[in-house]
Amino acid sequence: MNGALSRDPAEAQRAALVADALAGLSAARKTLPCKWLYDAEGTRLFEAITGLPEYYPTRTEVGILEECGPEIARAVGPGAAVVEFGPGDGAKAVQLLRQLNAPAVYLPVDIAPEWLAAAASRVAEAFPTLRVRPVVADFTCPFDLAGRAEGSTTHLGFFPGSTIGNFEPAEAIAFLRRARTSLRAGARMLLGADLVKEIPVLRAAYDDAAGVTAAFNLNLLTRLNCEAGADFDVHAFRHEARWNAVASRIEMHLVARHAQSVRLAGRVFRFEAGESIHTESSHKYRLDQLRALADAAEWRIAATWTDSGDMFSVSLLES
Ligand code: AVI
Repeated sequence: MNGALSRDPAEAQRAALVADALAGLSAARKTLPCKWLYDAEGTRLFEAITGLPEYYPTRTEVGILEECGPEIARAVGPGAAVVEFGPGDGAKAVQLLRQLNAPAVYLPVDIAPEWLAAAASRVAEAFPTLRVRPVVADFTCPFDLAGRAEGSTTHLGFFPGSTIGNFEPAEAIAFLRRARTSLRAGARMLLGADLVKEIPVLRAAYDDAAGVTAAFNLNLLTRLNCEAGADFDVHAFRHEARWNAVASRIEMHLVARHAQSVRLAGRVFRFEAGESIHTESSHKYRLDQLRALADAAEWRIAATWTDSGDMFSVSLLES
């Protein structure tokens, strides 16, 4: 039997984590993909981040969806099949669906069935008569919606939260292109994106006073110890949020407090004092840069809504 095919999903996931850790820690500038921040504890900590006073993106986006809801609903029209890419706990979908005019069906897409179930049940509870059809798929790859959205007039992709900012710009373009392929021809997409702003506001959002973002970042080392057999001394690292002006992004780093060696999967990785592991990038865009991103992916921005402080944007893309 093919070894890869016979592996259970948890084992395949662990193997992928080890492979990414070995590659990332061997790089000249140590790095780890941000997707590994989200184990159960990381997901819990991220939910806590979204409620912090310093973390403006979530409440600002929710405010835009509420305030501009009627205009968004008019632009989208009735009978939409709402396809959410990575629905989280379904809270943003509830916000949007409350505003839309008679949505036909809600299709949350995620690779993790347990998260999908949580989002689907939250939406089903809020809208008992709405059809809810979870789609188990990696939303960063093309997926098939055939037969799932009958009765709808249009497909509306929904990608809130500025998760687009966690992709490198080239990856963001590739994601938007693939999303266009997965949604039906003539589809639209509602995209939440965080905007460039004063650096102290950004720094505080990613390094809060209560230390929740620090715990979220450091949890990655705990995860590597538990799931990849590493021996990180978590207290020997500290969280740092850095503004990279050239790339227009906030970077999260885990910085070694002193020189040390760490073992992982039979390899030894040396850290100098002050050396860091880059664990996440969160790109911040100007509206003209977002337009260029959409253009490059063959979408057109039909409308953009922002808050009064121009902190965050929600754009309607047309294919
Ligand atoms: C999920 N993503 C949009 C968050 C962000 O703002 O980049 C993740 C996050 N990292 C630190 N705080 C929040």
